Amino acid sequence: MKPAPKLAFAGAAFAAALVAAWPASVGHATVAVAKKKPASELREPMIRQMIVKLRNPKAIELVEPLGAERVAALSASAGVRMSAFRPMSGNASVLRLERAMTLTEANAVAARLANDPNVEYASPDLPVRAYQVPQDASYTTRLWHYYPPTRTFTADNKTVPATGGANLEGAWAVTRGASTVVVAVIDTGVVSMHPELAGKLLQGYDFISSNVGIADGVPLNFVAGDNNGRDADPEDVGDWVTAQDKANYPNFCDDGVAGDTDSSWHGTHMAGTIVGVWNNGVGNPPPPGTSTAGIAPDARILPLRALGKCGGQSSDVIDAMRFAVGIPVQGAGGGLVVNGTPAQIINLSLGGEGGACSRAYQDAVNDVTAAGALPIAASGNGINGVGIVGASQPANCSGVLAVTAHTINGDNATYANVGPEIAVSSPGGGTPFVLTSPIADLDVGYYTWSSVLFGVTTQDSTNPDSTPPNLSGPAIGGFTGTSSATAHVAGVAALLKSAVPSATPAQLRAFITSTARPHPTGGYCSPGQPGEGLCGAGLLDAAAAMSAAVPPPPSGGGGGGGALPLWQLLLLAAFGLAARIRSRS
Ligand SMILES: [Ca+2]
Ligand SMILES: [Ca+2]
Ligand SMILES: [Ca+2]
Repeated sequence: MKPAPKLAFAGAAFAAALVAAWPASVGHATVAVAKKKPASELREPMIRQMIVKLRNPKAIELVEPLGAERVAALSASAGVRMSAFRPMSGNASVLRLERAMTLTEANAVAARLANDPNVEYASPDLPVRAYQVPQDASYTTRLWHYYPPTRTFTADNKTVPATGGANLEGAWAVTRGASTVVVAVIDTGVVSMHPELAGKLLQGYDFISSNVGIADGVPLNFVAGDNNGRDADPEDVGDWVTAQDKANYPNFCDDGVAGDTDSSWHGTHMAGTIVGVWNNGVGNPPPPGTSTAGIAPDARILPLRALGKCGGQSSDVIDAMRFAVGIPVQGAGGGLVVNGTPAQIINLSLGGEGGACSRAYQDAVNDVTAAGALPIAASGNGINGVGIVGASQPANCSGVLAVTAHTINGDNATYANVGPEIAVSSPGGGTPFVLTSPIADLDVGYYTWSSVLFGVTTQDSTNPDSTPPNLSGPAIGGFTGTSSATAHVAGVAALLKSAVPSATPAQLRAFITSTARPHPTGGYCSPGQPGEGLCGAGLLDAAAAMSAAVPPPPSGGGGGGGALPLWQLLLLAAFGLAARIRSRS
């Protein structure tokens, strides 16, 4: 039996998953940006060649390398010695620079060349490759939770195996998602201007009813915070709670944290884990080194808002679930609304009290499953009337893929609910329950990282604890909790659905559970330990799940075996190139 929950949420039926996220996310978003920038984040691409198009090329210059006289004149304009290399398409020529130089230097050379009246344009010949991993700075500095378990992760002068990593690179070699795959994120809404979500959001909906909490004396629209009940805009307006709010509504708003509680930007964190933009630059969001990356960046998010200040109500979550798959539900003003982009995956990083799955939830789960969607839900962060053995609702409903959380060393996290309903364990960070770890609270490796805002109240607000103080706007934040763990599984499910569009919810579940890695020996969930049988099939393994969904071709032998055919290799290369070009637009 696990110890009593450290972070009990007394009163409100919701926000269980939010509870553990609050102190971690808000406190740590600012700690993160105070960390030193690794030198690798400042590295620029090195340029070795220049593409030059002449204004009035001679005929021979279009089919042969440029002559010595022309090259000498261009070198004089460039201020750097170059040599002829070859003609290229578009009536341009490629020249070699006498030495490799940074992109900044090469841009200066190109600018000087462009001032030559004989030059129509000059462009540094950028190196290109098919990216298999995100180039975002955080991939190497923070995102241990995506790593292969065989790799080590170094931060805070500590190097540890990423035993709990979700092993994504092998899955990314097959797909990074498809825009036809829709993941509904039922949460606090999203910050639509966050650069990590640019181009990834579908038209969602705000399902928070105007009267949430009214039985506890909470004013109309207090939880919603956007001055109305249900509406078509799922923007996260912030869910901060003041100490005065907690005193005013003690049965509804007491989150167990003394004083003010900052906005969580919880839905934005979950969405960023699932679809965060790849390769959008070291300075995006500022400061440098904080760009993160999603698990299925080419999938799409349907943002559905159901949690606000102090949480929310199951009835709003349930309506959002049905809306997610295209079932008409009551929207603004009581009229029926229908979602035109039905989701195939529903992320529920939230939960209520323990106890059996209610009929209301089970019916909703049955409806969305019948519509072809897989609901994935957090087991809960230390919430249950009888300790934390037993998943919360709706994770404990039949047909939901229930997720518990493990830390960087693969052991179950102290906060994570477990139980026979759990399907799989996924990275959530935090303190391991049994196995010792050098990773401590406030270390990078303690958290799972994704997109948030600096602001402590509204989107435009500033953060007095940031470095430098009073930053606002996009940020990266570290969360611990079964919420993050759930978003990781949703991202992997999106990859699998992208690779196998015909996969049913049951098949997606089977790909994930049948390929999970064993719980680490001696850990809480391993054979012979108290958690045996309570933590699901094992640790989430995206590469193994993808191999189950899309079996690799047999090696050796004749007819169809062996390596990928050339056209497939070209396709992969083109895919990488396309991703790079998009990221630069
Ligand atoms: Ca509203
Ligand atoms: Ca709204
Ligand atoms: Ca990014």
